[in-house]
Amino acid sequence: MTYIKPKFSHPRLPKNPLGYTRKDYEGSISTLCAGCGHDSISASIVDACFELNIEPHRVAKMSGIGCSSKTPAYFLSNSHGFNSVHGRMPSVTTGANLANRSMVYLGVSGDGDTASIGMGQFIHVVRRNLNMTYIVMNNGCYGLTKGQDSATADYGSISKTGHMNSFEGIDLCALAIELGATFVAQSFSGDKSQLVPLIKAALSHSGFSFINVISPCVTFNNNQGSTKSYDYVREHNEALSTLDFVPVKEEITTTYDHQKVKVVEMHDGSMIKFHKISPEWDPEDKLSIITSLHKAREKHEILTGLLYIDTESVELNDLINTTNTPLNQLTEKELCPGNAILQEINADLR
Ligand SMILES: Cc1ncc(C[n+]2csc(CCOP(=O)(O)OP(=O)(O)O)c2C)c(N)n1
Ligand code: SF4
Ligand SMILES: [Mg+2]
Repeated sequence: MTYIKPKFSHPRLPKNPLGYTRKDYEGSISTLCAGCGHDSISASIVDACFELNIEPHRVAKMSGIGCSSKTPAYFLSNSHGFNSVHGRMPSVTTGANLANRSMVYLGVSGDGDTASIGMGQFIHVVRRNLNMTYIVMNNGCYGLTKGQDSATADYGSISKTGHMNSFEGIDLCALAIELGATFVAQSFSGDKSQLVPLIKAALSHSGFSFINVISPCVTFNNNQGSTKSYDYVREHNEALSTLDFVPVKEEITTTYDHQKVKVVEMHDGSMIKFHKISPEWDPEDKLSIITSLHKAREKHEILTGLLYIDTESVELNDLINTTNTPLNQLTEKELCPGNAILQEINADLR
């Protein structure tokens, strides 16, 4: 079997305003198991970047280790990429972002990569509000190493071997909100109509955007008794709202009923339109979403949609006032303050 994709494409494929087709945002042929939820998430990433008119060479794809962390090979083959060490994607992304803030940072990770070995790294990238989109492809198991329960596996869920998990699962969305994340969403790999606008909104948000995507592992965690299987998620999905993402340059032409739709304006002027299902739903109300997550957990429901957004978010580079020029483009003149100032600094340290 060959994993090389044919380069041929139909000359009349639709193009975005940059002149790229959707194919220009794809990657190589996936080697994941057929039906793996992670492949559906890759397809949603491709759609979101194509529709957002992102120049592929401006994207840095970052990942750790796991089936999920392999996916950057399967989308955006014309972008930069760094497949780091297990659980270390946040620190590598922080370094790259501080050295060059002009790129679009898109990190993908697994529930093992984030909630176990990478937990120490995850909590700090959240609290620092690093300007990146962080997607967890959450299947409740370590897919790559043959399906052991992960720290997000729910209490009582049954693995393929028939073993019951006796620990409470970590709710990554609740944790991210608690730690001060400024954009938190939850979705399902099988719901592209919800996931694509969420990824577009996340990529447009200034600050840390977190999306936890339930992504069934068809090989090790799609059995009866698993709470991350296709059947379970379809039966327990409670969509809070449906949403549209309207980029800054697109005029809003549709009329909408203010009783039913809430419009949230983002820092760059783009809009998220929420079609409310729950009349009390407010994505800017942090306290109520934490309560809703707890209530959903008691009812064994999975809340999906944009859970929380802080439109006043100040991302890390702005907070610590870094230079807009990538470090490798700074000249000696800008980097060296001159002998007199160096003498002053040295004198202060004596
Ligand atoms: C330092 C280190 N420890 C352990 C491993 C073995 N290992 C590889 S992937 C993985 C877990 C992957 O699980 P997850 O992040 O959920 O990804 P999935 O395969 O489920 O998508 C582990 C424990 C490793 N590669 N490196
Ligand atoms: S083992 Fe599971 S997570 Fe890994 S590729 Fe197969 S289905 Fe996907
Ligand atoms: Mg996993």
